[in-house]
Amino acid sequence: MAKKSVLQQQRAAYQPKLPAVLWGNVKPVLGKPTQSVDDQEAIKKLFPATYGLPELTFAKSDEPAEQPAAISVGVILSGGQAPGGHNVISGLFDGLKAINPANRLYGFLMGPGGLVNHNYIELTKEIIDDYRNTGGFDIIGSGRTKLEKVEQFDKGLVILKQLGITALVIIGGDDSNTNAALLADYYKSNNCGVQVIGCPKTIDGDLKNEQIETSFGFDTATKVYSEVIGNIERDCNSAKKYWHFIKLMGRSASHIALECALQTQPNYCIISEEVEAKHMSLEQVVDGIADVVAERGNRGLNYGVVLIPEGLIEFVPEIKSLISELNELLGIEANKVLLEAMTPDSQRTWILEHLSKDAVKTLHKLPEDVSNQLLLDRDPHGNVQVSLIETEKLLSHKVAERLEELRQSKKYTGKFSALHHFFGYEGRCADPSNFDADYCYALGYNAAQLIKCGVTGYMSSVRHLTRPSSEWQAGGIPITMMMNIERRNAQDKPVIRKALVDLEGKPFKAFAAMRDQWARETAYTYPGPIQYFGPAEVCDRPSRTLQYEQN
Ligand code: FBP
Repeated sequence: MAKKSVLQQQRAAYQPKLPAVLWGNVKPVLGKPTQSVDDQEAIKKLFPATYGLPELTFAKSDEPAEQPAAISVGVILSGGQAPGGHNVISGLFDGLKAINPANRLYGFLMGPGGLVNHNYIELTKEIIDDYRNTGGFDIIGSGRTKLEKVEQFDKGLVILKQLGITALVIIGGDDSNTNAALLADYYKSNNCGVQVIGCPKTIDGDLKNEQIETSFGFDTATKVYSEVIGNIERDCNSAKKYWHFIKLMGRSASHIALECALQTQPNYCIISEEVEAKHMSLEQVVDGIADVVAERGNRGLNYGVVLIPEGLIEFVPEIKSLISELNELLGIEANKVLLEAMTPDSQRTWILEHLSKDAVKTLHKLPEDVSNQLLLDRDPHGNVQVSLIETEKLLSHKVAERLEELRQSKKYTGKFSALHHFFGYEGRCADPSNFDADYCYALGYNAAQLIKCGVTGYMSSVRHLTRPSSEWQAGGIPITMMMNIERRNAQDKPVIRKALVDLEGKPFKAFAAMRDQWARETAYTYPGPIQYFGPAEVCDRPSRTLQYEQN
């Protein structure tokens, strides 16, 4: 490993706080059989071996712990990086060693592809110790290979058998955990002797529900973004001459933008879910911003900060229907093959010929680079690569046009000069906040206990997260419980339901109650950098979203 910074050296000594229930011997307490959130019959059919399992919570056991036979476990990091992944792995490692010091842990390299292609390393104490409490996924790397085909499951089984691995932990977002559930069911249905356990990861914060309170990484990433937004706000309030358009990562849902708004009180923040609910056109979104710029400008306040969620484009109704038409078209296997053989120009022409008139009209309203992004750039899950679309520039450009119209009609007398930023990748690998360091370590340690219980198709769950960590509850949630059927790539598929911002929820309502004041006044707050050393109210503070959600 490269030379360690002073902070890294100090941080390596941090001992993550574990829920008290996991300190000694535990026993599983099983709840009632569960159901999927929707489409119960369809999901039941697709998961014959794992559907309907009960929720599981751990309680302290007074029985003396018996040492089970040593086992080998595999771990995979899947999808985008999120702060705390290394702590899930170190918690898993420590949990396995506490159960039996002879237990072994293997890491599959560069995501699910490592399992399929048999690339792995054994994770020893020396390796684990080097990565405790650090950001990033570089201990074994991550990747976005979709693990969903029987051939992949079978190829993976070969290496699992070869290494004597009887349990696999998949650390990922909603898509990766959906695939973990498919894998669990396949291995159980075929008596393969391999348990599969998921862990909820994603900075986007959209893998949450009644059972999973938050995904890990959201806390740290939003604190990093809020720090820099706060810095920009202070610069903005000092120079008083720029409007800053800041796009924030979060593929679909606007949880990140909302959390950052609650932390920094900008002049404007778009919430995509509201845009969709109010059926707003792109022009209306632009008008909303321009009105605030004009109102401030007319009072001599020619500066401000606008937060834009990365996924906005997918929520503007006209663009949303364009995208779903494109998904249908590009999801058909024969079309994919046909397009692969074409040049980008012919691909574009072919696609335009096969879209409806309305869709083509919407496409023509967008700048060429944005329309090309929608047409041609997809990730392996078929998602539009929203992080590559420069919505912040698109919006500020259109706001400038609208302001000129207002000026012509004598409704605007100010000056408008825009700067653009995109905060995404810089937050995904930060050293985890105490919250994420503790939460992740607990998720991993808890996963070892789920393995010991012999269950499969469960997601590691740690709850009551706004209480002190000693009071957190630990257990497992059947992954099928979070599923419903959705249309993806021209097919109906079982997927974990994505949590979007709830417009009736407390975090949004708190924001909505204050935003007009933040637009008019300059009410910025400056959260400053994540603190790793110091009083608990500064260092262990959970996100505002969690605080509002749990009062
Ligand atoms: P996950 O859903 O895998 O956690 O990734 C989330 C994310 O960080 C999004 O916020 C962003 O749109 C996307 O990954 C970027 O993907 P990539 O890392 O492939 O550029």
